Parts: sequence; structure tokens; C-alpha cells
Amino acid sequence: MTGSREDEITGLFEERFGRRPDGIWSAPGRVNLIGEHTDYNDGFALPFAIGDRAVVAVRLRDDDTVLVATTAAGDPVETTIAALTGERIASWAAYPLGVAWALGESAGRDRLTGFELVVHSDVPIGAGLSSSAAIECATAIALDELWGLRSGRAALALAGQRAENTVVGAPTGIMDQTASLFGDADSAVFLDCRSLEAEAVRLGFSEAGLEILIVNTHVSHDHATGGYASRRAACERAADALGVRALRDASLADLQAALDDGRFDEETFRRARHIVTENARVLDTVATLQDVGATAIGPLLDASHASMRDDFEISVPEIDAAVEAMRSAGALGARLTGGGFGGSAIGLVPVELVGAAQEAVVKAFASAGFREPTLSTVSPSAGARRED
Ligand code: GAF
Repeated sequence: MTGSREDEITGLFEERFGRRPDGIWSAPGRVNLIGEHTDYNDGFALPFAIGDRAVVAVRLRDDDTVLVATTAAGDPVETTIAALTGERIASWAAYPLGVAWALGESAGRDRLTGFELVVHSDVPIGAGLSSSAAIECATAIALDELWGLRSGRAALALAGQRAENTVVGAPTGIMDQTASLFGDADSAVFLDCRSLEAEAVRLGFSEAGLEILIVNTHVSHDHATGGYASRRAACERAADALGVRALRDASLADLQAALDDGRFDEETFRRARHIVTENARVLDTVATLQDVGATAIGPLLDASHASMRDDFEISVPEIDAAVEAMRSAGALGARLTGGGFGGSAIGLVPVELVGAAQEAVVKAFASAGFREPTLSTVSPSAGARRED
């Protein structure tokens, strides 16, 4: 979208629905700095909101009709509040409609009225940067305000997660929605996924002369099927075998004992070890950022990647190549970000080496015969907000 995002989406809304929206709201995608697959294990994560955002224009109706449209393509999807039952929806409309349903479940369906919504998003789809949470959170803050629900941001994050789990059908955790709702400029969101406490941790990348480089591999992933769900199931089985509520409550010694006495096979041991060590790395990263600064967190990012590659086995050759290339060109640390099986890698790169790191990635991809990646730098940005 060019020009003023608000003017453009207002124009598109008027074209679609013949009148002005009641307001414009937006919510960002996210990069997870560290703490992968820890969220559904009641653990810790440290994501930050990025500049790319989903923007929604919304107007309430005085009947039960719901119309949602995207600037990307196609006719509006039409339904009614009464027809929002939490059943799966197999299209992009699952995000806004799922959130409307989830808000009705928590606040009471009698508080909902029909609405018209147009969404436009700059967050690349399938890049592991949470394009879905961006749409969910923009919709959630818009409907929450228009319906006068005053749910609070933690409840809106839960509504987004519920939409994703039930209506989209992806068994994801709470990290992405929390990052999108609680993000702030120059900060990461230190999230305790058990208490849902979210604390801002200053990153200070620019004073430290650092950039976060993103390599979008264009290897697409889908959390509603396959590997993501099987990793989650493995973690739940491991917690059951240990007799703990979640892997957050386990230590490395507990895992070793379970391996020794046959409660774990070798693969379950490695899956659980990723979660236990990743939680510790998030806590170390927060302490290092606070006590020393961003230049010192590189080894933790590297260790996180090795753990995802070797223990959790959610990396792919393109991501490993991006990580290696960024490191060889001087990145202080690099890792897969997001759910894995494709998506993006991030590198923490001194500003003066960003060009060299980009060249190294492009070269490595060309020589391996991989599809050309998209490279960009991101800055920690503001969370969901009303724009107009
Ligand atoms: C995806 C999920 F949506 C998150 O909940 C989280 O589990 C992440 O993968 C992995 O850390 O983004």
C-alpha cells in the first residue's frame, strides 16, 4: 500500500461498502528473537513487533450481517453473527471471523452486532513473521472497541489464539498475538507464557550499531498440518511421562532420568531437551541484554539455532544455509525464527557488515540452487493501535 495507509484503506472501504468506516486499526507482525516452541510448554519467549502491519477498516452494522474483504483479492465473504459457531473456515476469512467468534465466546454473543471489515496487510504471508496474528490482533482491537467490550490486551491475545486454534485449526501458542499486542519501539516482549505476564525489555540495537537482518527463504510452512502439531504432541507426551504440568517444570536431570529408565526414547529426550535449554536461553538473553547489552547475545542465538536444528529438528536446508552465510559474513549470531519448517532466519549483524551478509546469503542460495531469498532489515516497532 502506498501513500497514507489510512487514506487508502478508507478509499477501498468506501468502494466496497459505499460509506466510510467507523475507524482504522493496525497490528504488526513479529520476529521472535529467541524462545521457540516454548510458548505452548508454559515457558518463556522474547519476540518483538516489526514495522510491517495489518490494517483493518471496520464499520458496525445495525443488523446481524458480517462482510469481510481483503485488498488482496476476491469478493467479500458474507455471513452472520449467528452463523459464527467456531467451526473451521478454510480461507483467510478464518482470521477476522475466528476472532469475532472468540470475542463472542468470552464476552457473550448478545454483545455482538454485524460489521463490515476490509483488511490490508504488509506482513509477508508464509514468512514466519506472523501475518495471521497481525490480522487477528488488528481485528481484535477494532471489534473490542466498537463493541465496547473493554477486554484488555491479554484477553485479546487469548481471543486471537483461540481463533487460530479452533477456526483456523493450527495448534499454536500465545506468543505471536502477545508480541503483536504488547510490542513497543526498541523493545522486545519478555513473555511468561504461564502467567501471561509481558514485560518490555530494551534492545538498544541501534546504539550498539546492530541490525536484525531477515532472510525470507520462501520455503512455505503451515502450522495447521504436519510438523508443528507433531512437535507439540511430542512435548505433551514428554510432560505426561515426567508427571509434570508442562515441560517448563522439567530440568535436564529429569530428562536424563527419564531416558535412563526408559520413559523417554532418544528422540523424545532431544525434543524435551530443546524446550528445557531454550527456556534457559531466553532467561539468559534477557539478563544479558539488561546487564551487558545486545552485542553479547550472539552465542545464545547460535545455540538456539543448533538446538532447533539438531534436537527439535524444525530447520530446513535453506534456513541452515542462511544462518551459516550470515555468520560467515560477521553476524554476531543467527537463527531460525518462528515455528520452523521454512519461513525466515534472522541474523544480528553489525551495521557495517549488513551488505556483506546479504551478499553472502544470496551467493550461498545461488550455489545451492535454492530459490532467491528476500532480504530485509527490521526494527522493533509499536504494537497494535488505533490509527484513525
Ligand atoms: C508459531 C506459533 F504460532 C507460536 O505460537 C510459536 O509456537 C512459534 O511458532 C514457535 O515458537 O509462530
